[in-house]
Amino acid sequence: MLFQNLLAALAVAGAVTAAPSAKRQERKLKWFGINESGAEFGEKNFTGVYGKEFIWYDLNTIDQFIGQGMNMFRLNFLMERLTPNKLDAPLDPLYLGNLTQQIKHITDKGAYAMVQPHNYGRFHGEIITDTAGFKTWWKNVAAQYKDNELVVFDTNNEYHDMDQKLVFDLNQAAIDGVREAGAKKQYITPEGNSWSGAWTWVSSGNGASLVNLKDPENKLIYQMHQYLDTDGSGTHAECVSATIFSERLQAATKWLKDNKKQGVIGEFAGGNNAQCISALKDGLKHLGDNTDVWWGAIWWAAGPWWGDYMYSMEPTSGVAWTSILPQIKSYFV
Ligand SMILES: *[C@@H]1O[C@H](CO)[C@@H](O)[C@H](O)[C@H]1NC(C)=O
Ligand SMILES: *[C@@H]1O[C@H](CO)[C@@H](O)[C@H](O)[C@H]1NC(C)=O
Ligand SMILES: CC(=O)N[C@H]1CO[C@H](CO)[C@@H](O)[C@@H]1O
Repeated sequence: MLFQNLLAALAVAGAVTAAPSAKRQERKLKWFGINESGAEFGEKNFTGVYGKEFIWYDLNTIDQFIGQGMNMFRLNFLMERLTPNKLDAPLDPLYLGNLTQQIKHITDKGAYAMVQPHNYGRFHGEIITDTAGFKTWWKNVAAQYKDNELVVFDTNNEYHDMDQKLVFDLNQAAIDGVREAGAKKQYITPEGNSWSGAWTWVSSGNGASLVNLKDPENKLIYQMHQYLDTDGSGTHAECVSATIFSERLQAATKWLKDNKKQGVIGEFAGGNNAQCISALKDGLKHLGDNTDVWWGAIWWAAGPWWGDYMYSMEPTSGVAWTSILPQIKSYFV
């Protein structure tokens, strides 16, 4: 989903808490996660100034999430800041340094870190058609993390309004680039066209096309997003009904089972109201009832600059941290 207006203030960093190892917790779903968002802000400003146009994530809050049982961090960033002018440019050492620092902090604690270019299949605003360049980009990035099994590669955030064959080709190029880099043990999450919606996974044609992706290591986890408002965009606090989440997952669950594939909900959220909380619980129960195909779900969103955003799970003042997390975490751990 597209975040258009950044009118958020710096939140006060939460207190440091001792974090239990992410591995030791008993899990109902393999992955319980949070989107860390901020390093992709300021997309009109390249390369942009750290702390002014964009921000990385507070390592103390990551520990607080781990303390709540989370074990998956989806790290938003922009391709244009890692490789400023072209897809095969050398990686910017400072932006890469920050990404690597975050990944190391997370994976040293036994949690997964998802490398997630928040680019919608675009580079400098243009749809990426250079599949060879995209493969090189992924080969260069994956090489940095090839020895870390807890890194997960998300090919790109929310392709949309693109030729379906191109979406297939970009996903395949990313998979091929990652494996060519020697990163063979890591999971890769392909995303679909139409903003990678679970509710439209089959009707949009994503299912019929992306079922044919090939990974020699057989470690693809299809990533779908699902919001619960009328247009499924995640821009409203209201949810359509108390059962809308599970209803919107039905066709995707069937597709995963029919095709013997695995999936993860890479973004989901609802407002802080009784109907949304019922819907969230019902949808998470659906995932928990179908752990043969679903790996888990990743909340949208946290990050230091979300302020009073309706879905903010940033500790310790985000509305979803105080009011939603306590009500949904038992579906994960
Ligand atoms: C960032 O981009 C906006 C919109 O293009 C522009 O108005 C602003 O001056 C830019 N800021 C910097 C520091 O370049
Ligand atoms: C993170 O980025 C900032 C701004 O570019 C830089 O000063 C800092 O050294 C980077 N951190 C790491 C660990 O590379
Ligand atoms: C629901 C939501 O806000 N999703 C976001 C995921 O990542 C980036 C943050 O900048 C946004 O573009 C999306 O809107």
